Amino acid sequence: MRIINVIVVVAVVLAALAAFILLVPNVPASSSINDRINDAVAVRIHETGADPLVQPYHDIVSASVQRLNGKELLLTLELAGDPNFNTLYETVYIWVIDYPTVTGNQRYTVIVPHFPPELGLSTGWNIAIFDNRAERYVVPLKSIGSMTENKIEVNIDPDLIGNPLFFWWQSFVMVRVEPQFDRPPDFLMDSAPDNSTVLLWPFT
Ligand SMILES: [Ca+2]
Repeated sequence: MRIINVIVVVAVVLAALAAFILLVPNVPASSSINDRINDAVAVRIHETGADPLVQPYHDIVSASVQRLNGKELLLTLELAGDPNFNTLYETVYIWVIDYPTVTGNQRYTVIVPHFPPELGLSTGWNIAIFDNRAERYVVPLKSIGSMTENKIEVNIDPDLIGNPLFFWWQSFVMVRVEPQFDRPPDFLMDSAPDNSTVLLWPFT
């Protein structure tokens, strides 16, 4: 009799845990961080032939990540200038997303590059999502619509990043001067937060 009771309790606990894991990734959640204005500087990562001039659209004013529901994750950067005025070099807006799993840390990078007409490539706004652990793109580079004034805003399906219960994120603005696409961009311009991460968690 006692063994049956234990089995029933274990079954109830497992069912509750399964419901928690299935339902919580659908609960709306919001996280944001403000960043100092006029703190963007071109920090060199690779040796290049030129330095980009710091522009208002390199400067993050605030960053946010919101889970609207189980199918929409909204990533936003408010900037000090209009990113549609980007000229000369590729400007890249990035969110790095981290969360633990039973088999180790999972990391995804959401990459939103803008190619100005001067580059003569596929100009305009694009998105790609990279699975850093598997070292492969879950979303290869594809074209997206224009950004609204002073804002980067992309909406992704959380299933693309494994639909975690919670995660930590950090956002970056980078510039690529050399057309070398098998490595990160050449300059870091701004980040938010600068030296830490923000937690997206549905119960705050
Ligand atoms: Ca800033």
